[in-house]
Amino acid sequence: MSVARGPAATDLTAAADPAPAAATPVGEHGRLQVCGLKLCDEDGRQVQLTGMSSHGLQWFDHCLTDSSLDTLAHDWRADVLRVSMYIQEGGYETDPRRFTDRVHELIEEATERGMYVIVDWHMLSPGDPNHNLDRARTFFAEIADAHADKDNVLYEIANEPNGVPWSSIKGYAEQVIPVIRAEDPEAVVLVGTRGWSSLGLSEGSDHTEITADPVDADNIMYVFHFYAASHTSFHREGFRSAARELPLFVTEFGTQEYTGDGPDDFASAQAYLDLMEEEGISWVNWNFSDDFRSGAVFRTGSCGSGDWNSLKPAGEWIRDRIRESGTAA
Ligand code: IDC
Repeated sequence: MSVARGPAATDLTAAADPAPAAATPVGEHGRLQVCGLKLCDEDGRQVQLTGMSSHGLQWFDHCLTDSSLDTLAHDWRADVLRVSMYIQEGGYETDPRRFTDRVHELIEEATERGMYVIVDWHMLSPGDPNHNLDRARTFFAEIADAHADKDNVLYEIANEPNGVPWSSIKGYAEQVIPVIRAEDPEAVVLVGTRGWSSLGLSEGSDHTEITADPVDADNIMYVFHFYAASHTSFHREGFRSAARELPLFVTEFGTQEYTGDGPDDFASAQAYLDLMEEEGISWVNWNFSDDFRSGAVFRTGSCGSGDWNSLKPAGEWIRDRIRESGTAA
C-alpha cells in the first residue's frame, strides 16, 4: 500500500523560506580579488563566475523584471548579471539621469539575490573609448560612490574598443580606473581590449601588445569576447595563449555569429567553455532578452508573457551550462 503524498505536502515544501544568504554566490565568496592570473574570492580561493548579460537597457529593460531575475538567480543558478548600458544608439548619452538611476536599481536587484553584478559601460560606436571619457568619469564616480560598501560590484569600463590602438585604450583606462578607485578602492575592474575586445586578434594584433605595456593598476582583468560561429580556432588559440600571461574575464560571448544572429555553433562554443573551465576563466553570455536574433535567450517577443521557460535553442543550451558551472552550480 502506497503512502499518499498529497498536494498539501508539496505546497509546504514550495513555501519554504528562501535559501539563506550563505547559499548565494556573494554570501559564499564575498568580495572578489585578482590573485595572480585568476579571480579569487575574499579568502583567496579561486572562483569561476558564470552568468548572463542583459541586452541594451534602452531596448530590453522589460526583460529584467523581479520574476526574470529570480529565475536567473535561482532556477538558472547564475552567479553574475551583466548590466549592459549602451552609451550611444539611444542609450546613456540621451538621458544620463534615467540610465544611471536604472543601473542603481539593477545593482540592488542583483544584490538582493546574492549575485555579482558587472556594470558594463557599453561603448561600441564610436570605437574610441576616449570619445566618452567625460561621461564615463561622471557615471563611474556616482556608481562607485553609491555602491562602495557592497561586495558584489565589478566595473567594466569599456565594452568593445575598436579602430584604436592599445595605447589609446590603456590611456583611457588609466584615467577612469582612478575615478572608481577613489570611491571603491578594492573593486575589480575589467578592461576591454583592442578589436572589439578580441585581445587585438580581430585587428591583426594579439595579447602581447598588452603584456608589453599593461595598464598601470592592480586588481584588474582584461576582457575577451567571442562569437563561437565566427571566431573559431584562430581566436580560440590566441585566447588560450593569452590566458597563460594575463588575467582574463569573458564578459560577453555568443554561440552564434558576431552579429549575435545566425546559426548556433555549439561545438565551437563548447570548446571555449572547456578551455575556460580548465583555466578557471569567468564568463557571461549575450543576451538575456527576447530580441529576434538567435543569440537572445527568450523566444521573440516573449518577455511580456512572463513565461521565462520560453527559450530559443541558444537559451536552452546556455541555461544548462550555467546550471552546471560556476560557483552556484
Ligand atoms: C548587438 C545586438 C543587436 C543590436 C546591436 C546594436 O545583438 O540587437 O542592434 O548590438 O549595436 C557585440 C556587442 C553587442 C552586439 C553583439 C551582437 O558588444 O552590442 O549586440 N556583439 O552583434 N560585440 C560582438 C557582438
